[in-house]
Amino acid sequence: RRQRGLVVFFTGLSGSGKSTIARGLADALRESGDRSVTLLDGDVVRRELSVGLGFSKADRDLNVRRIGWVAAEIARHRGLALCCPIAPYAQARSAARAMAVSAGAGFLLIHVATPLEVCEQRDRKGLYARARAGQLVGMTGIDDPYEVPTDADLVLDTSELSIEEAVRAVLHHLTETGWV
Ligand code: GGZ
Repeated sequence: RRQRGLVVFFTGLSGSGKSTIARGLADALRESGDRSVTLLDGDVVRRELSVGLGFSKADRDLNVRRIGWVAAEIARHRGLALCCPIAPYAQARSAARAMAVSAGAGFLLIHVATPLEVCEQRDRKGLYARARAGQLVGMTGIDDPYEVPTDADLVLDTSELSIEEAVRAVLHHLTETGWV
């Protein structure tokens, strides 16, 4: 029997380490496994799939819905889809889970729970500074909500774990649950 597809869905604040962990995981899975791995990277998604969308609740929900739908289609065909949007709203994350389950696939929600202070200190794109200065309105964690998941399968904090350790923790979970 061929294995079912799987969606691994990372959620967390900007700068929490979602994309970096997902990229490391994609590399590791491509090296070790025989399954096709698709990384739906945030930047690429916003440039291609969700071009024209902003950061209102409606636009974020639409962005996350599109990502969830594409990921579910990949998983329907037994692929492994890795997604890493902020996905600040619980309902949109649940919808992504429901689409994966309807496609007969598995769904793993990983909360990258790096504290805001740490994300803000990193501030690689200067967005937090701009938000604090009032030049950017609606920054997640500053003046826009992030609904902390209550249904995460795994919680990782990159202020406590290195990227390598975080990737290893996900791989360990996937092995334990029989996905890889
Ligand atoms: C949050 C924003 C915002 C606002 C631009 N709020 O660190 P980044 O830069 O590369 O990741 C963030 C990215 C968030 O896009 P997502 O598609 O992941 O968000 S959502 O799931 O809510 O649709 C950040 C940048 O876009 N960015 N403005 N106001 N992040």
